[in-house]
Amino acid sequence: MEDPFMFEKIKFWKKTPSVTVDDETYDQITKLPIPEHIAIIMDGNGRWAKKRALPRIAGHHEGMKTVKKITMVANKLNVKTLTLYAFSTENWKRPKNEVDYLLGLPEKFLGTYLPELIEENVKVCVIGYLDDLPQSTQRAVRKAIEETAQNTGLQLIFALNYGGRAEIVDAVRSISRDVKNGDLNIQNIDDTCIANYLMTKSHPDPDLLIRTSGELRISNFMLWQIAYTELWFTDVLWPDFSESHLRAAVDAYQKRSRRYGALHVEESKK
Ligand code: V07
Repeated sequence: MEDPFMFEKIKFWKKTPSVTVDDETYDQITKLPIPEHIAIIMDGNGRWAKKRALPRIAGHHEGMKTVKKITMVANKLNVKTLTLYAFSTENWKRPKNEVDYLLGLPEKFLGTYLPELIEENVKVCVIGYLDDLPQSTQRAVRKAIEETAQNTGLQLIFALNYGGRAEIVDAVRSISRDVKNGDLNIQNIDDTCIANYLMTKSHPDPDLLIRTSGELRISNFMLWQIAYTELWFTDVLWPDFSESHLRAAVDAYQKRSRRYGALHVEESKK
């Protein structure tokens, strides 16, 4: 049967104002939020050196310079928190000369760049088992934390001698101890409670996790914290990672959160 009002309806439908804008304009209109917390697994330093027939430590040194560059870019982009996986609890298994060199890097980095970080209002923080590191490393790191404690710009968190499982094991032990002592009721153990027993208790969860150098694994990094994090992988080696790569990752994040957005507001807030 023919609908007598069909043409009226079509006329009405055609008159309905429709605004179509290209992607770029849409981005400008909505001013998409950039990820507040970006975490990075800085992989590929050894491979970078090997490609140039250099010793692995040359790659680590170059990677250290990239840390400085990307910190400044993140600060400029108004990222609130940047977490960098600098040394994992598994890294102790590497050859002694490499471990020694790696653990000298915080001191080297801060000796060169701390004044500039202070200038840029960056706040340095650390997660991980600092007490197991060489005294001179601890001293340099603690001094940087102290001297930047009042800064209000980018929070730069170094994961140093950090492991996600060890962090969870420690949290379970502390929770058990508090339950046993009567300081914690089993009924009160929930997501929020557990998060408060982790090394990241005063930091938000990452919105975006980047891993360089082509490996598609998490490798024991922030296991609890990345439950809702967007993941972005690139083949680029960490010493070659630049502002354009960080922007590409942020772009991908924004496109995904826009697609995801309206339907899952609650979920994407987490
Ligand atoms: C390290 C350079 C980046 C690539 C990954 C491995 C080598 C900066 C630091 C650092 C750590 C703490 C701190 C200030 C700087 C660092 C290690 C390795 C162990 F307070 N880069 N970097 N620490 N690499």
